[in-house]
Amino acid sequence: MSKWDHLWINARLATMREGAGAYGAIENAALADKAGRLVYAGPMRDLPGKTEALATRVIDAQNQWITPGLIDCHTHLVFAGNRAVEFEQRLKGASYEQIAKAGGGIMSTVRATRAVTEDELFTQSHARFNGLLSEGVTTVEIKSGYGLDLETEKRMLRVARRLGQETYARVTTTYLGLHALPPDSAAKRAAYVADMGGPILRAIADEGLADAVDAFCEGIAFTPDETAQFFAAASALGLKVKLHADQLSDTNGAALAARFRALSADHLEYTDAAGVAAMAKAGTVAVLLPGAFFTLRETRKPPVEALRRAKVPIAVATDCNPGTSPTVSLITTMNMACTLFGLTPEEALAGVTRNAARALGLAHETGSLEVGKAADYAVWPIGHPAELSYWIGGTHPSAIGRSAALASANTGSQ
Ligand code: DI6
Ligand code: FE
Repeated sequence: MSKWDHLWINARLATMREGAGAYGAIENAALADKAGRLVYAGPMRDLPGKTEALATRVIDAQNQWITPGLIDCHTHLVFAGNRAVEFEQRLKGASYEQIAKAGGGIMSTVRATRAVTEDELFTQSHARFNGLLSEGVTTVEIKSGYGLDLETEKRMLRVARRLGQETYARVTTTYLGLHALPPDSAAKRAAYVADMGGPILRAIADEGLADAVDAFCEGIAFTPDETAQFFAAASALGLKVKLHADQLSDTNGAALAARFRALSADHLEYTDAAGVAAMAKAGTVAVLLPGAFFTLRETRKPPVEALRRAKVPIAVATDCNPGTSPTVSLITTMNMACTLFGLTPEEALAGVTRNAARALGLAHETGSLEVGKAADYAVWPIGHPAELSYWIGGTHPSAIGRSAALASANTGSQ
């Protein structure tokens, strides 16, 4: 048998395996990878031989905790500029909706994003991306939606793909075709929706630029009927759907997402019991975005207890975007999910690992420490996994599995 690449010994594992007890924890444990896959995740005493004989590199974890690599399953990380001035306006009393209606909001980021070159867009986005990675994130979902035209939407998605190619992280891309109605299309609403869900969707699908589609179904954005039309077109092309649902009002968004067997319905502050039941039936993941709730100083919380009772998997994500959630800290977001929404630290960690993987259709590949899955893991200098949610940011891993796998692939060592 050829040797494993890395073998961590004297570790504590938070495997986050479903049904394996609190955190799926294993004390006195070892973890090993080979060729970018996990080949061992279990007790030290069950290792099939002497450690030096088993692996090229044996690393003493000195009792640190190893978790699955974190997954940020909802971001709008690719954009240009920022909206600090609107932040000031909001602090003086203007609402998010008022700013949007006055031509600011999403449209101001659309103008900034259209104005920069692809390289400049990459550079600005890369800086934010590194912020996520520094906290042990190994998978990031990135949406388009600040282009609102074919060229800029494609440019955003190419930049997102490039972030995945030029770093060790895995990136999944989502075409957010229905995000905002450009002012010059206001009179031609139906034509705009048909365009974004017609030729533009097909061009993006043809080039393989999107893994899924998304829409902003909301009073200030698109109606349930428009969203359904867009989803029907995407589903016909074999693309998975996700939905910004019931964030600021109840539009029955969760039920609409479930009707299209969406991977996830996200936000959900106003989702009612019927919406929760529909999600449970369809296997749709609930993605909670406390950063947006915090930034908008919302008071209506998502129905966490109902989601729990219905056994809807709950994920947590940054929603990194310049308007409503200007953060690149998933660790801070875990704290917010506990403090603002009442998740337990274990639920928050499941929300950025196992359930986030499901929200991206990647449960077979990542999200828990299990043999056969990708070697996505983070090693943390902490005494208990609850610490990941307890600190308000500032917690960084001492090592990251995916980067180690890439490093050994690059140097050609085995
Ligand atoms: N949901 C969000 O949280 C963002 N868009 C959306 O559909 C907000 C985007 C922005 O304000 O720039
Ligand atoms: Fe969002």
